[in-house]
Amino acid sequence: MKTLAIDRDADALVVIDVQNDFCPGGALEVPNGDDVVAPINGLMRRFRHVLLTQDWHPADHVSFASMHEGRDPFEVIEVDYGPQVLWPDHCVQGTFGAEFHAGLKVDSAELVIRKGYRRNIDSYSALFENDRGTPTGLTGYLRDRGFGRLFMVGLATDYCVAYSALDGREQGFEVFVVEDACRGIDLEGSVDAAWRRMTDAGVERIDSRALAD
Ligand code: VGL
Ligand code: ZN
Repeated sequence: MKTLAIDRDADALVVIDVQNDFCPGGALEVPNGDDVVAPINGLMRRFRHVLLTQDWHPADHVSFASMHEGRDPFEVIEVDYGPQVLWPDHCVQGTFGAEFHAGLKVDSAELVIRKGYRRNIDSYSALFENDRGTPTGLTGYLRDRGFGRLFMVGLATDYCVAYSALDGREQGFEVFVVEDACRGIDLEGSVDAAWRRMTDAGVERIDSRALAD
């Protein structure tokens, strides 16, 4: 396996949405979602710069099926900015489901960026909300801090990880997605489709065993 040396100054580990609601027993559980905790903890010890994202919705968020009469979770509707998947209520601000998994060693993180807190816009990507025009501010933070390479891990591969990775490429960063530290929701082949889109965009698909200190 080709190895890749971690640059402790210029690399950032971006840990996406490792929250109770995306783990087994949670409202929007990702199959085996909690399997990411151990490998991510290992990576967080090896990277100097660790950033976390936290899905953080108001209780009446537009992405919740419960807000749309007669609609069920995982249906797709049209909203102001285009198609939107409807989800079970999840990651509601201040609830247990929105907290990071208790096993995740978050203390070394330099930044927690919350997203999806606007009632009328969902946000999968850590950089731009789903209207594609509203920035979260992370791009500016990454540029100001001088990070050139982003290593993305977490949940879910096919939604928040993929959208973040694609936006990272579009904003000119080198982006690596560490496959063994991600798990997907997989609606109708969405994990395969996400990997295709990511690799086409120049996102590097790697295994944590390929990372050298
Ligand atoms: C996510 C669906 C809705 C994710 C967040 O973290 O991938 N997916 N909200
Ligand atoms: Zn969400």
